[in-house]
Amino acid sequence: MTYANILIEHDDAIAVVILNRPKVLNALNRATMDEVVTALEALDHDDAVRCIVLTGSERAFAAGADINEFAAATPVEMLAGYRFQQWERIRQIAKPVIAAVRGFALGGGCELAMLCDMIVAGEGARFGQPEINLGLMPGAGGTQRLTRAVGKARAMEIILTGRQVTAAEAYAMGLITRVVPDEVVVETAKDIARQIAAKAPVAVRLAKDAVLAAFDTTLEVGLDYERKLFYLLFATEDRQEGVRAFLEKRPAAFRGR
Ligand code: CO8
Repeated sequence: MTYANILIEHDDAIAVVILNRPKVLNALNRATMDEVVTALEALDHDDAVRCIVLTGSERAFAAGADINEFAAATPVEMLAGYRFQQWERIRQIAKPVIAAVRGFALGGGCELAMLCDMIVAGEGARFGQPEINLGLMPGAGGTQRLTRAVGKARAMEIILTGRQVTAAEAYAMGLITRVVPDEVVVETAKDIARQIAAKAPVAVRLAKDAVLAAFDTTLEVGLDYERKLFYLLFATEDRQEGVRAFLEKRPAAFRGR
């Protein structure tokens, strides 16, 4: 499959998906989102890939939805376009996805980063939900995921003023995983991805699933769900290998079974 708006690189068990419309700061037009979803689903089904990094260019992870596509849009077209189903499909990706953010992550760009499982950001990164400046509001999860990540008081300010938040602020708020110099953002994300790729894939998948479930359920139901996934892992060969390797004082060789 060849893509017009994204690039894909492979590095052992890590795949890096690169948003590649730098002239428009990686604005997320429909074609780009189609490609991102198609690529992520293909990588999710590729046994050779164990962790995915999603990144942009130096100036921007993504400066939001492509505003040109909004100029003549009607509510019915937005509804009929099934655009938000693309975002739901990204949520269903089972393998860990790490956003590596340099420059702007605004509007849909911030929402795309928040849809990933972790965010590694450069010191110059800027996060924000500026839709309010367009007479709009976040539409791809911003009001929900930002609020869950940073709490009501800070989410309200960011969403209602549209102001940009620095990487240091975003880190202090708990929105992002790590802040590093801009030059090493992708390498740092890949380094985390490599650590994850060395773990038992089924355990990684179920652990991701359980953490995400924490946002959708009560503590009691979440704990019950966690426990069942925990029991399930006792059925895997990798659990036997992991425990045996520990007892034999050697590194485990996980096979995803
Ligand atoms: N859409 C289309 N083009 C864009 C976008 C965008 N979101 N952002 C930047 N560009 C283009 C600019 O028009 C410009 O193009 P040109 O060179 O042809 O004039 C080029 O990228 C470079 O941008 P600037 O010259 O503006 O660069 P600056 O460094 O001066 O400013 C900013 C950078 C601050 C990022 C500025 O470009 C900006 O404010 N961009 C818009 C940010 C924004 O409002 N984003 C929110 C969009 S709405 C949204 O995301 C809703 C998501 C809902 C889900 C979507 C599902 C359908």
